[in-house]
Amino acid sequence: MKDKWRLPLILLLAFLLTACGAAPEKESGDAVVVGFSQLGAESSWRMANTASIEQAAAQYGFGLMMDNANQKQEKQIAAIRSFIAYRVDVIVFSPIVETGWDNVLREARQAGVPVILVDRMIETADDSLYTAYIGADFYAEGRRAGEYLIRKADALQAEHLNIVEVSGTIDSTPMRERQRGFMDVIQDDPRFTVIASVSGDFLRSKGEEVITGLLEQYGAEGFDVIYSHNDSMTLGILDVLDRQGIQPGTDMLLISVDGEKEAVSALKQGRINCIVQCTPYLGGSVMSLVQALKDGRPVPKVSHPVESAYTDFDDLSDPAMEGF
Ligand code: GZL
Repeated sequence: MKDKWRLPLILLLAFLLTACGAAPEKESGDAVVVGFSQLGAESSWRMANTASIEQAAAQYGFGLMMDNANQKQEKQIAAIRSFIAYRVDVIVFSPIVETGWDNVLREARQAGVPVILVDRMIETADDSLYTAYIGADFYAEGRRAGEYLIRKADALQAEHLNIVEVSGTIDSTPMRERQRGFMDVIQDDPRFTVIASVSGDFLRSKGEEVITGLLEQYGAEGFDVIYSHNDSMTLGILDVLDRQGIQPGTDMLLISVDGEKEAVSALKQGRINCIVQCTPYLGGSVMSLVQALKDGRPVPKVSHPVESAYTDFDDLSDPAMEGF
């Protein structure tokens, strides 16, 4: 068997055996093995994030046992239990929602397996249940969206703007914090009224459904701004606006989050007004934390990547502005 396939195949077999409760334990002294529970494959952001984790594990020479939970928290919990049973060196996971993790993370602590949260945070009274968090400052992302809107309203000399929010997965960190940051910036400004906030679950198909419902409820003249928590939903929204003859970016301002290629192209075409960046490239930082843990070095409890925003005030011909 070619060497390069040996470890992945062993890990796959071990994971499958673990999942049915008959797994061997990882031998100490073997290569570092990371158990990674990814929450799903709901967006281009998520796919890019998964690829980043996989590539970084390979670059570090770590074995990676990866499970895709397809948006189901119970599948993430089951995967974490399998990682514990196999005695991986480190568990990495992106919690789909913030609550409901304490029990399984207590089992990981009991087993002596450190846990790194990537991308999303958990709500817990005991932050010793995880060793580190690496992911965006979603509150700052929400604030950037609000700050853009104020700048745009000033430039347009707008007297009043009605806003609809198409939010992400309810109770997820990005949904909660992108909403909180945005509201903290605009809520005291009398020019703005948020008339509706509906979850599109970060899915393109639901983004279409939500904006279709809002247009039916309020009409195309009923609101002036759409604040969408991710580009996948925004692309679905654009499809609906196009079908209804509504000119996005002018008839209706569109503020989005992530920075995937298709959305950046729409920004350059003037169809999206602002994209708040949210980098999916967290793999290198995660595996650097894993290496530090294995070396017995201290790791920061919370790490945020540097992010900014692309807007229609920028030089959109900038080649550095390309998206993922
Ligand atoms: C943000 C991430 C979000 C993205 C969405 O870090 O959790 O989930 O913004 C993805 O595209 O679905």
